[in-house]
Amino acid sequence: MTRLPPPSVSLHYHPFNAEPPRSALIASYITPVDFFYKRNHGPIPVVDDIERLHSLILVLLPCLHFDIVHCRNNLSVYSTNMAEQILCFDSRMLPKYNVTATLQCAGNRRTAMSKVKTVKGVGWDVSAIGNGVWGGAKLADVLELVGISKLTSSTKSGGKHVEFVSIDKCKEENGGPYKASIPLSRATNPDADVLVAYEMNGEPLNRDHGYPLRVVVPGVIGARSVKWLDCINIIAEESQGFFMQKDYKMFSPSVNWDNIDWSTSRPQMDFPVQSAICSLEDVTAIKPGKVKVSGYAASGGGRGIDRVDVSVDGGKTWVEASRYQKPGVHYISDDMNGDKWAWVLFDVTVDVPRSTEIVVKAVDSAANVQPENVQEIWNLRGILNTSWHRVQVRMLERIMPRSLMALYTVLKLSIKQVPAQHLSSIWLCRDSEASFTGLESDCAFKFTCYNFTGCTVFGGFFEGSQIKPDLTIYVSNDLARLLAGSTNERSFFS
Ligand SMILES: Nc1nc2c(c(=O)[nH]1)N[C@H]1C(S)=C(S)[C@@H](COP(=O)(O)O)O[C@H]1N2
Ligand SMILES: [Mo]
Repeated sequence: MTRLPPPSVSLHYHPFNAEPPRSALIASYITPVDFFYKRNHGPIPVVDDIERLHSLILVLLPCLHFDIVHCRNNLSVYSTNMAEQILCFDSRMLPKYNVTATLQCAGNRRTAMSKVKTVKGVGWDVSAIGNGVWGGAKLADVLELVGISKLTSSTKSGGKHVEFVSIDKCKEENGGPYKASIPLSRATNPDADVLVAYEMNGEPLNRDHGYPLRVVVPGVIGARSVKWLDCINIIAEESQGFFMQKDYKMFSPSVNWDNIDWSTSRPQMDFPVQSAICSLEDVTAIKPGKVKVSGYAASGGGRGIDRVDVSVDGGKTWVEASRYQKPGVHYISDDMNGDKWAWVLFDVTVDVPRSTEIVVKAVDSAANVQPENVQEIWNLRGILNTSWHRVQVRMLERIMPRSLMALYTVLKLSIKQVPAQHLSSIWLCRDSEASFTGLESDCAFKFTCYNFTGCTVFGGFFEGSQIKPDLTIYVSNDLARLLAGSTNERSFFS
């Protein structure tokens, strides 16, 4: 008898990469830190030399007019021995901003892209995304401290990009630190809300998310929001780091590892319009009737979500889902009170009479829409899979009383606690991929067994009035063995 593990953050590879289960992801508008995806290219650094790391040094290229001494003087406010004070430096020295922004890894939904043709990279489901409240100073204010005024796209000496350098050690950088850059025009634009953040959801950043300081670039792929920030450089060209030049770039489906020329594509910044269903797994067994379809939609560049369409016939006809950021408050994309950098949650209740494909697509405020198929946006690194998100639902079948008794004859061998009279009905799904999700709420006993009469038996006992709702037993391998040895297969399926 195997008890399934409770929903938890799933680990991928070393270095530490994790994403929450779909249902946990959309349980709240603000993603709790524990359920926020973690994406790391090297080991998470242990920041013991707190003073060094907090001494955020802006290294201005010698070609610029600011000299290092001038720079250090201006920034001496960052250096202090006390961690507490350092974490508050912005609130004392620079205004503190709280920006609600969705961070999305460019590799979100990569696993689905890999199914078309293998791609390189961490295999993410749909949860390499999260919505946080980031607290910190605006990068535009920090840069102003060293004499770079707001809304500057080029300094006199030719600085056009702002590079963020971390302290972690990445094998892609030959053991050097992770780094990335954004255009100076974005960095110095106060409305772009780029933060040097020290807080996440009202708490100091934790180690996983970049303690003590990280950059947050709203509306842009997560790769540019550098964690464990060590220094900032003003440079003439984009950062030459691996993750800017040899990764996180979009290519056509025809580009492969033999003909790729990295220089032909620019480092990806804004992410395109995206949405995903999170209330259903890839294949979910459900009873015929109403199904709540919910999930998230988000677009890059500060574009809002104008519509979320859901189809229960694989994309032939569509219904519009309701959208919200604050629970119960209808979302309007250009609303001044809305969070312009944040995702929108959606839900709609649909009638599902038969096994089918449920699809979602979102439309952003520039009328951009997600591509229908993954094939046409396939790229060798497997980034930005924003194709319509599709899930399968498999109808459960109610089995006949005679079969029920036959099944019970076998089942009671392993589940002695269930008196026969409580088994008023049994539902089955003959699909080896189907998940339990649709059964969780009203199913007192459930089981899966594989390789039984060539198909998977997947079902649950419902409506046993005297069965306590929290009494849940999962049966898999043991029962499979019992059933496989049974001679009652025919009557079971009759
Ligand atoms: N220093 C550093 N910063 C980094 C990374 C990294 O590996 N090292 N990963 C980037 C990528 S690809 C993403 S998607 C986000 C993930 O942020 P999170 O782990 O806080 O969710 O951090 C970015 N910043
Ligand atoms: Mo990422």
